Amino acid sequence: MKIALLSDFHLGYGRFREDAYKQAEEALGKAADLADLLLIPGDIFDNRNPDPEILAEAITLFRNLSERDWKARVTEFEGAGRHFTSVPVVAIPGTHERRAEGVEDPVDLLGLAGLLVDVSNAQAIVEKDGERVAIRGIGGIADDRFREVLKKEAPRPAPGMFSIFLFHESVYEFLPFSKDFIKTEELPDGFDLYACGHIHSRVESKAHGKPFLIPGSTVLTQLKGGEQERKGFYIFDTKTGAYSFNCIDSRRFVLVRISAGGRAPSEIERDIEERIKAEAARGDVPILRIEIEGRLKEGYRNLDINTPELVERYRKMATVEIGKLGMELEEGADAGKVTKSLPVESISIKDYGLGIFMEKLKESKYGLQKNPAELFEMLSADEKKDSVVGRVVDMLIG
Ligand SMILES: [Mn+2]
Repeated sequence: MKIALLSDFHLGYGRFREDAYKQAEEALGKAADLADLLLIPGDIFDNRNPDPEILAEAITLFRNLSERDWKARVTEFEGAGRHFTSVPVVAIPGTHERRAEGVEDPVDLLGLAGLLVDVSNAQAIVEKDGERVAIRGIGGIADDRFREVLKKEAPRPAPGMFSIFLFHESVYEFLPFSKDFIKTEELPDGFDLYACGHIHSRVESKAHGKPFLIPGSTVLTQLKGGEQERKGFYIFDTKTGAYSFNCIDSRRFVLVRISAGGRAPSEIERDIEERIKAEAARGDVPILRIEIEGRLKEGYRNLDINTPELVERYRKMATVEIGKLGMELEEGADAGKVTKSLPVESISIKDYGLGIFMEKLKESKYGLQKNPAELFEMLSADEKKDSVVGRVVDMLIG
């Protein structure tokens, strides 16, 4: 069987909403042309409460897939929830869709609508010409809870068939920032393929001697050096164990570094303009992040570089973001300090917030029964703050 692995579409991502939709559409379409089965390990949506317009985008994409003539079919399902389609599009919710336990998330909605099969804490079996493939999934949860859930769920490969473990977490080998992050050796043993979402640049590695793949996001989200590679998806062949990365026509992203070199702001502005013009010459409206480093000529401040004006002037030729981080900061030195202390290459702001929350709880010697990560989920629910706080207080002392 040919399996496509594609992830982190982030539909509704504010800054590049159109890119998110177009690139997900292209990835899904190409993947469906090449594969018998599509696997999506989370973050289909950028937000756990997407607007109806964003839900409509997702429904459109997945309905188009449902109408294709699939040779493979989901024939069995076991575990949490139910399945409402036999179309071989199998997914889990990611951390961006995560909501408090027992509450529907937007991927659940797509599952209920029969547009995909949600294998969060469940296993689906897909069959084609007598070949059977099992997909065991665990939806994205707070990193510090993943070991506990692995223990409780004890995911095991299905006997006698090619088995895939599908999940959405930070993995320590590729994000060595926290001891909470799972190591590949801690993943359940015995699967033939490990497929993960969450990390937005692609990873090809091994877990328990078997292929471990992360396809990365289909849309640019972080404007970091590592995201300059082309976006796309994997195709994995269960017969040969071979896999290949297939690029999509994602918007080009270029990180440009300019040294201030003791010059006046007007000279740096000229430099920036030249770089924008050079990159925009291909006419593909690239995304440029320009980082200015070093020190300005004496007597000038960072603010003297008129970046908003430059961004606006070239808006139609390129999407430009100009950062002055890394310069000797005269103004906003504290902001610089905070940003530099962020261990973020691929951690979401939410996960970073959760980290701070956990630190504070540790300091105050939190000793209650309720899991702190679950508490954080409840407190960060998109509802009126007094009803959220009321519910949390009820839960803690009620
Ligand atoms: Mn993501």
